[in-house]
Amino acid sequence: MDYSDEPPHSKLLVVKGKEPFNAEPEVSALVQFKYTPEDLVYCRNHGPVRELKEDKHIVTVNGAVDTPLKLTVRDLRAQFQTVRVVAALQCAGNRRKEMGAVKIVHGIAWGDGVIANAKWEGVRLCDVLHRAGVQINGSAHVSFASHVTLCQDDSYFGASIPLAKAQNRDGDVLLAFEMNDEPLSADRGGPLRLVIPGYLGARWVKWVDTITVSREESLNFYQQRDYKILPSDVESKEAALPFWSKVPSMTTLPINSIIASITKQSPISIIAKGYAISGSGGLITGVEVSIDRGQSWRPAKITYQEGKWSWTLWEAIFEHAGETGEVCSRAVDEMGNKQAEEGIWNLRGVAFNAWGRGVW
Ligand SMILES: Nc1nc2c(c(=O)[nH]1)N[C@H]1C(S)=C(S)[C@@H](COP(=O)(O)O)O[C@H]1N2
Ligand SMILES: [Mo]
Repeated sequence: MDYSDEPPHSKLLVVKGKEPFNAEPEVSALVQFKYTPEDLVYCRNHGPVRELKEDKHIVTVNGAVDTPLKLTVRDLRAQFQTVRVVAALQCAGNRRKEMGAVKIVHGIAWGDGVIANAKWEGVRLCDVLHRAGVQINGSAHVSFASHVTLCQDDSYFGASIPLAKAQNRDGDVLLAFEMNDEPLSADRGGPLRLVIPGYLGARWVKWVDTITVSREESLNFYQQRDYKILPSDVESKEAALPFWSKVPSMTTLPINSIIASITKQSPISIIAKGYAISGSGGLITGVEVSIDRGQSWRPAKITYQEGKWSWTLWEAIFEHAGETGEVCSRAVDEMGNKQAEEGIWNLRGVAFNAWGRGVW
C-alpha cells in the first residue's frame, strides 16, 4: 500500500495508527460542539487516504438497473435535488477499549471518541437509483465500493445496505458532498461519500466510485468477514472462521451513552457531561445519571438533540457529590430500548454499550 500521497491530518486527534491513519479526539473536547468541527472528527481508515479532484471523480451505478449511469459530482448537484440531514457517524468499535478490559478483543483500542455529529448535504441515493431504474423486487442490496486505494484485507473498500434502507425516505441515505457547509475534505471521503443515518460508520463508504444493485450483499471483506457480532464463546480467529458466513452483517448500533467530562464546581459539587445515541433511530427520550452505582437515578438535562439521527448531548449537576466518586449514565429511547449495566463481549469488540462511567 502506498502512503506517500497522504494529505495532512488534524493535529487535534490522539493517533492510534499512522498507516493507515486512525485517530480519535478527546471526548471532553468532542461534546463541546453540537456539530463536530472537522478537526475533531475521528479518522478511521483501512488503507491510505487520497485527495481527489471533484471535477474528475465519477461514480458508476450498475447491476440490476435499466440504465447504467456514470455521474460526476457536478452532475449530481445539477440533476438531483440537494438535501440535508443531521446525523451522527459512529464507528462500530466505539468503546472497544472498555470491552477489551473485560477480555482481550481484536481491533484498535478505541476510546469513546469515534463518533461525530454533523450536517451532511448531498443527493438522495434513492433518487439516483430511481433514475437508473432498479430492476429487482423483493430482497436486494445496494453495494458501495471505493477502488481508489488498496485496503489492509481486500483490494478495495466495500459495504452494502438493504435496498429497502436506501429507499426508505425516513432518514435519507445520501451521496454526500458536504459536511457542516464545507465540501467534504479528503479525510471525510471527499468528493463523495455515503451518509447512512442510523447505520454503523463502516457502511458510510468514503471516496465512493461504484454503486451496484444486486441480490447479494457486498462481497467485500469488510462486509463479509468483519463488522459482525460473533457469539460470546468465539474467542479466537480460528474459532471465528465457521461463523463469518452465518452471522448477519451489522446495520444499526445499540443505544448508548457515555460520560465525557466531570468538572468540579465547588469542593463537593460536580457537573457531568456526555453524549447519548440511539443506534436504531428511535429518539432518545431520556438519559439518567447515578452517583451511587445505580441504586438511584435521576434525569440529566438534554442540551442538544436534532431530529431522529443526531446524537443527544446532556449534562447533570450534582450539588452534593462529595470529594470523589463515580457517575454512571444510561439512556432510554422512544422504543423503550434501555442501556444495560453490562455490555456483551464479542471477539471483534463491536457495539459495546454498557452504562457510561466516569470518576472524579
Ligand atoms: N473507502 C473507505 N471508506 C470507509 C472506510 C475506509 O477505510 N475506506 N472506513 C469506514 C469506517 S469503518 C468508518 S467508522 C467510517 C469513518 O469515517 P471518518 O474517517 O470520516 O470518520 O468510514 C467508513 N468508510
Ligand atoms: Mo468503523
